[in-house]
Amino acid sequence: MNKTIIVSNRLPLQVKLDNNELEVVPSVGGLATGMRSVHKEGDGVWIGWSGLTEEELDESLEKRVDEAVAREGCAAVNLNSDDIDNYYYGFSNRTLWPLFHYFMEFTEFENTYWEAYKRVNEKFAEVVLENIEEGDNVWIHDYQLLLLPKLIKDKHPETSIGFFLHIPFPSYEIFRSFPWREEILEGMLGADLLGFHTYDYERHFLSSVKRILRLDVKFNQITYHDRIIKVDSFPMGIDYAKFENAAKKHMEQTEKEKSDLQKRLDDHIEEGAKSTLVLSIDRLDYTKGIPNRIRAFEYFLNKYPEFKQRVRLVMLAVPSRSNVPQYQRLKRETDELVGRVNGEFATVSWTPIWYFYRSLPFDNLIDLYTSADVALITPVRDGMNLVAKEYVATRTKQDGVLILSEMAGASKEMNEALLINPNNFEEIADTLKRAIEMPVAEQQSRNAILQKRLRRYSVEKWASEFMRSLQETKKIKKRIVSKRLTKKRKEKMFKAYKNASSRLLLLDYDGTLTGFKDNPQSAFPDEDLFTLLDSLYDHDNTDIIIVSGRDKETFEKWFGDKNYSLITDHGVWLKRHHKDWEPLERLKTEWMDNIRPILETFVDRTPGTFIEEKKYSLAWHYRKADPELAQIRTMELQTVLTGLIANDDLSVLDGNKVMEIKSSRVNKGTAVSRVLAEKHYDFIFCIGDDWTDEYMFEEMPSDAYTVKVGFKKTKARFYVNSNEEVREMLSSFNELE
Ligand code: GDG
Repeated sequence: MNKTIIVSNRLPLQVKLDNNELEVVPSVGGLATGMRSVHKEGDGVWIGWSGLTEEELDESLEKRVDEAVAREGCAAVNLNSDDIDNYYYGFSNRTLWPLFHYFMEFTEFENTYWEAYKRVNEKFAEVVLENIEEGDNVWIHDYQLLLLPKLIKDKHPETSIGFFLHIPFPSYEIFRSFPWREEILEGMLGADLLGFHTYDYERHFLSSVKRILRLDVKFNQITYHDRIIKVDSFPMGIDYAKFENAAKKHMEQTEKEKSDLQKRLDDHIEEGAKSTLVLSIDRLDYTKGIPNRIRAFEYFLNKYPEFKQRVRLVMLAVPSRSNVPQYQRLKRETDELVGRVNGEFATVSWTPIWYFYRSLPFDNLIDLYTSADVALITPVRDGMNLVAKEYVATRTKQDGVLILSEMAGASKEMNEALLINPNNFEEIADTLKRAIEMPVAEQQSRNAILQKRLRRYSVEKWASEFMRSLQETKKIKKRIVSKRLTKKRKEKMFKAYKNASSRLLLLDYDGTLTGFKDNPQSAFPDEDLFTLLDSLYDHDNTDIIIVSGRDKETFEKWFGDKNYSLITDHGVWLKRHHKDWEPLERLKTEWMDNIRPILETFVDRTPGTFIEEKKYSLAWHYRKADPELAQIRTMELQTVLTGLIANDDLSVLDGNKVMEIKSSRVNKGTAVSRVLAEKHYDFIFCIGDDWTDEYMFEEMPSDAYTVKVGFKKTKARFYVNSNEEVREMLSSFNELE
């Protein structure tokens, strides 16, 4: 049975070394739970760092760690302290983390970090490659491993690779500032399925892919070389049953079974029927909006003094990344703010903020969740935020109010919570008052809806939906009809070429014989192309026709003195060798005076676009325009033109980043079919890259070698990846005689 290889920075294990004694305890975190069934199926393996550096392990210990983690279905990636400093604390937590959470001022672009990040991603790749077998799936997690999908795909193109990002993907305006933006995107695009928590992160990612890599994106699919990559949102859930059951059990505990923490919390509750516990739990991270929250609480106490003595904020801040300077500063700031507020408001019987800076055992977490009347979760940015979901899951009586920042991914699914902007103290203060005073019936109706959704879309469901979607991507691959012109197929074609007694090569120009330039005027043929075409023409019994949408004046200038034939203006003009240009169609051009002003208004409103005026057609080029604006404008232009073109027998061709308006009677297909009718060929090679070339493919006999450049839906029998590959292929034809 095929297995799934799960990869994350840390293994889901606590590996402890005490006096040379090794202790390995499986973690109980949300991700580990979600992945449990994926991990178990078909002997899956989980790859990650054990938490011990190479410096802490000698050879025999390393072997023992490997064996111990192997017993848990895991494989360890060995990292040294330099890796941890530069890849983990460096690039991951001083570069990617702040940038992806919109903290540009904290982002450090350090080459040493980047080099370590690449090196460590390769270390992970090595371990994955050691464990991979044919038919396996790979699921990679999070921002520490953005380069890994490509490293695996390059070695194992047939493996299905999924990637999930647990933090936000920032807007293009932020991401564009990143020095290694192309490498990061290309790294991620090694995956077949890319998952994000929310649709916003998904569209930010797609926007960067479109603008930075200039790739074609249709809905949520990216065409990249010969692959289709799917991008989707999968909002991560929690282990609902675990929190619900723990809360139920908690409610039944006797006085004796209660923890010290619970007893203290009970004391507060007994202080008066009107007393309220407000809870916040987060890692001490600048993204979590902890100082904001304290200030907003201070503002609340000043604005609504009637709540003094009655409301207490219980704040659990879990130590995190404490050797990164920003975290040390945040710790100091938090300590000071808590001190200030407590100093300002405390009375002999009341301290407004109870502040815990530590990690608590799970049972204490449940004490807090079940005792809190209000949860105040105010991150300034947060990929998802599971604490918000866990709080709701523990409310067995469906009471309690969740106040949640709209900057947390969770807010997208938790509309029944009270959503706030974490920078708006006025709103937070008013919302806190509203939460404290909310009738229980309203609390229950809100939580009922939230619980229903959280129970259904649990972390297990999240994992299985992701895996199902990854399996689906295999079907997308099969849906593409044309076949790759592989080495073997090329050899067969070369043999047919060699054996033929009369050959025809029909070659499109832009995007096929040459790459695209920003301006079509500068895409003139290079010397190598001339040499190649000239010597191909010298082959016996070989006709070459360049078939283009370009105008005859340009082609006359470029190829006028050549022997091969030319078809221009999408099939209006034909020039046979040593002959004059002959028109294949007699066309009117009066319509242009009506259409041109319309196109000009589109140029004015769409920076980066321009009109190319040809003898028989008008082309609006948008290659350099913002891809999203261009998409809107092309639809708009289609609509505007529809009413106008019908009378004049015109049609609109949607080419490769160009829309061209021309007579419906003319196309490359009609033109080449005339040539085919005049002479019999026993080898036909017809190649092109865009929509207009499809007309040629349609007219070709079934045994012709019709080839599309690029991986798109086509009527051609085969496809190749790029115009560089076209050149190589023509050179191979050339060497056959
Ligand atoms: C990242 C993204 C995204 C907290 N304190 C204690 C404790 N916890 C547990 C909570 C919760 C988890 O830690 C925290 O998860 P969050 O989602 O709130 O936040 P991050 O750690 O920043 O996680 C985040 C997440 O990845 C998943 O994709 O939601 O946006 O930043 O489960 O219960 N657990 C125990 N003691 C504590 O003191 N035992």
